[in-house]
Amino acid sequence: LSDSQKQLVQQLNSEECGQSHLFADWPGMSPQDRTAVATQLEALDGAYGNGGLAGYVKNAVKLLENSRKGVNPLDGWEPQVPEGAAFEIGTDKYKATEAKGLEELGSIGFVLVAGGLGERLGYNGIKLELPTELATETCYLNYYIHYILSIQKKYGKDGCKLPLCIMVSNDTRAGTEALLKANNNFGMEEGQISIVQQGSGVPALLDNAAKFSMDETTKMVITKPHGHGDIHELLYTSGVAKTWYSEKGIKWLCFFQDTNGLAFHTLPLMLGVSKELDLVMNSLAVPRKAKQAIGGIAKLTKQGSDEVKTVNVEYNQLDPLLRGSGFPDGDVNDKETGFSPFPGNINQLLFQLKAYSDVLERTKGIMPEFVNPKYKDEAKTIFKKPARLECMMQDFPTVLSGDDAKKVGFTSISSDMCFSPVKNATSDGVGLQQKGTAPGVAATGEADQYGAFKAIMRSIGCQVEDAAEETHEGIKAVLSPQVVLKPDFVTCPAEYSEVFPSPDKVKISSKSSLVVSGPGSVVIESLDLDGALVIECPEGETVTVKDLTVKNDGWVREAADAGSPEYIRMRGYRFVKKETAKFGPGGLT
Ligand code: UGB
Repeated sequence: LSDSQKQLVQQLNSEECGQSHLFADWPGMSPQDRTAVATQLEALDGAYGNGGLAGYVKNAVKLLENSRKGVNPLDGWEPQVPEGAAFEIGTDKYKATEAKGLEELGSIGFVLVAGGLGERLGYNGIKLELPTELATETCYLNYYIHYILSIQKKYGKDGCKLPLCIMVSNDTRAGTEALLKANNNFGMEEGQISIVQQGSGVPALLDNAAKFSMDETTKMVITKPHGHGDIHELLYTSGVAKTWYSEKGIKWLCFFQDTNGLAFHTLPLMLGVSKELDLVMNSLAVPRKAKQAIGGIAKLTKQGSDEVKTVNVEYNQLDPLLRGSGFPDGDVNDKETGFSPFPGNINQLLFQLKAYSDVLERTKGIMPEFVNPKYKDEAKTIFKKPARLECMMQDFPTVLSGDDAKKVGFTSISSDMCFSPVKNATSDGVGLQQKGTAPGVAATGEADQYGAFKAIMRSIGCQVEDAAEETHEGIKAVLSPQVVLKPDFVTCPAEYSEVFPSPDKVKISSKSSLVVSGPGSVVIESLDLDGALVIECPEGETVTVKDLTVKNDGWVREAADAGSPEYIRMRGYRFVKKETAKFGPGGLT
């Protein structure tokens, strides 16, 4: 062992750290096996920024003690519904705020948190490779990068390259890198993408003394993920936040999740709100159904003081917090609105980069942690399965201080405009849908993407019919017509009036499919569509669609079979493209 490894082993073996069980079998082990364990411990020690493994034990013992005693970390804080800006698509208020945000779109950097394995979804690959919808089969990573490149082209200053940072984990690194490589970074330049990696997790904990769980055969420590809150520390240690601010002229930072195909329609709106209210942190929020597995954003005031913070209260904490502070029914829907009064956090966050980067310099990006052990016994001394400390990226307000702490707010809009992730296995989604909660499955992620394009088109006056709901694998969704407007055609509602100058002359029937992409300039003046139409325009060319009527057999859905690929089986249907009209600079083909 190296000197540093010896020191670490000694430290962990000490009574204070209480990890002597890890080394009990060392006398009988080969030097190679001992070195392997010591190497793993050294890596875990280095990866935990909040004090190495000794710090981890100390923090865990404290949090486990609080959990055992039932201490509510939010005790003494009174929740209130926070103030924020709520919007509806198509209103003057929306348009005015979005217009303000458009001025900022060219100076934004993107942070994609994609270290999660997606255990709830049960998909075998990385979630970023999943198709966002079946009309074009564009995968999530492709969609995100094309969006960024499109706003760079439309709103960036000459030659600017809007940066993207992707947080991966041990589980997702190889898949993410391979996907980028196979597709030439989807058009991004090499230096435009930074990849940061979460540590390989933190030790799983067996008991209240924070004894590490160990694999009996290899004698290695068993680890579990530490959560998406790691992103802040990684943006600090990698220097990404600082460099983007000081060298790349980036002013805003947008954090988003791995499978939300609706992530960006409302980005300029959010920017407008951040600018108008001077928000250091702005969370995109949706009306939340009580008990839905998304956190609620709450304004908390410390009893007996004027200390106030606006934070996400995770869904499992919201109910006890409310019950303990004057809301005896806990997490329930407001009778009038049918929604929880607390806006739902969807973990799409927008920061002022200067303030954010300054906080990282002070805190090194360390987030508060929590532990959530499930106990077997009443005395709360035996765990059902090993626990671990976790942290969440939306907890950033807890490390803000002074004036910055007051500059936290949200932008709320209905979820059909901004949030439809693919997180759950279809069978689980069926139960959620029956309870009236968004199922978050592949079919609804797809349907909601078409839905958002259709809703924005309707909001400017286009005539877009909807077909009846279909049911596949027990999931109900409106899958027709399919409308996919690629980001090189339109990136946000403000642009729709330019590309549909006479919206009342655009008619799309319920059995239709419409896919429009640039990168050249496309304008749709008048269109009567009853079938499938794909409009494409190469760079530097122009396409004007005028007095075009298309009627064909279009695209239909057929049931998936056992031999279908996994992304099809998750949906229970596949597309059969019977007939497709294509329109380009030379007209209809
Ligand atoms: N992620 C990582 O990159 N690393 C990790 O260690 C873990 C996750 P989940 P979660 O939007 O529905 C969050 O697992 O944590 C990435 C909010 O806390 O899908 O259960 C992962 O790849 C909750 O308030 O979500 O819940 C993915 O991109 C609510 O907003 C992202 O982090 C909820 O999301 C989210 O991970 C929701």
